[in-house]
Amino acid sequence: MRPSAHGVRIDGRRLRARLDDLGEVSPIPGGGSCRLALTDEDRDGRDLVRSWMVDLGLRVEVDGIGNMIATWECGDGDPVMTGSHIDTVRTGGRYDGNYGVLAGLEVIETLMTAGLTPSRPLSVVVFTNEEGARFQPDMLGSLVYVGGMGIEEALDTVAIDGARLGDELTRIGYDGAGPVPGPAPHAFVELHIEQGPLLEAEGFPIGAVDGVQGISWQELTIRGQSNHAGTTPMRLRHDPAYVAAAITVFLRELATEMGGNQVCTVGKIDLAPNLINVVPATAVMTVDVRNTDETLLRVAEKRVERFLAELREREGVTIESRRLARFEPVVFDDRVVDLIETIAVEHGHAVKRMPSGAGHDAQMLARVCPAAMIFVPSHLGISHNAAEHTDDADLVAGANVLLDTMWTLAETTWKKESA
Ligand code: HGY
Ligand code: MN
Ligand code: MN
Repeated sequence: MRPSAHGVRIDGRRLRARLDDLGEVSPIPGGGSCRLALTDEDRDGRDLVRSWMVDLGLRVEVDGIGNMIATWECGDGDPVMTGSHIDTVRTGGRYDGNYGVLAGLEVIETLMTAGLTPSRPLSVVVFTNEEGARFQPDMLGSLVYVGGMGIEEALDTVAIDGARLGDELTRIGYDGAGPVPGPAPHAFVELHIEQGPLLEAEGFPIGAVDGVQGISWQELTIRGQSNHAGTTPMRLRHDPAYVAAAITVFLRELATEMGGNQVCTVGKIDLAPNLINVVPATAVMTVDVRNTDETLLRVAEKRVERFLAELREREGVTIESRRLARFEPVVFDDRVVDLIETIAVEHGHAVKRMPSGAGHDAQMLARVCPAAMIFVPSHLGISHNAAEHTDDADLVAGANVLLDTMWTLAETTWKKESA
């Protein structure tokens, strides 16, 4: 018989209030927030969440990469960990990342208030720079936490605005003394909005996430011949803006041709000197290519490489590539995914087993412990956009599934997997 948390349920009003309070830290029109990693705005968000952690009597530790780990030191053994991020993209919504952190705090406060003490410690983590919008790669804090990136390399990472990550961490006062890599938890479960259209479109309030697709990020620097827009014949041009546009069109056509889960995105193009009557000298652009299948992801990367070689030849430009992130697809632990499914059904919810299109900290924690994720619907699948929305009923349902999942994981001992 699965150990139960005696049917306790979270306080939806308290969760909503905290989401709204955090959403008001560096708000943008439309109900979103802009808190790029390690900016003053991120610091303000961290300070607010840390105050809630302290108010709950949790032991709050900041580690060497700025991850904020709040632990309810009850029970014994390795903690059951949840968490996510509160850094945002420039046009962040109210729920991406914030929801997973605040639902984790809500679970702890609910259990404390009900006088229920789990058999293991529970931890809620705010991971540094999950978005990867200012510093790359994304999921950088959780990657360092699990030993996937050395701390020195991480601290020396340079932002798109030129700042050094370690300097920014010190500047905002979150260069902590906690150990990196950090101790592996007993299990990790992350609650997150889907950020895609499937759950809402198919009528599922809960997603049991069984994996995360592979991610390939690169920055291309295209150099051509800057020239006069009026006097330079087309046949003599070496035009980085045209090459950047050709790459963008190629990527759309590649994704369409490959179909399935293949997605390709050009999110950023900077031209220089960026003037109406000057054929640009350079174009610096980003390429984001993802697939749930590693073999197909490599096929897509190879196709891009071949096209770049063709363009160099044809357009007489140089194109340099800088790797920003490369993570293979991740498969979560079936035991945790199955548990999420079971609990969702016990709560009376239809539940869809599905992969995640977005990257998440859980994909890094999966390297060191059994991990999985819980999704709730995103209205119209909108995310990385101030219009991001999830109904309160879905937010509450997800947090209650998180509560029972964490409670049960705290009562679970993993049978040593056969070698
Ligand atoms: O890019 C992503 O998938 C995540 O939002 N960092
Ligand atoms: Mn997120
Ligand atoms: Mn995001």
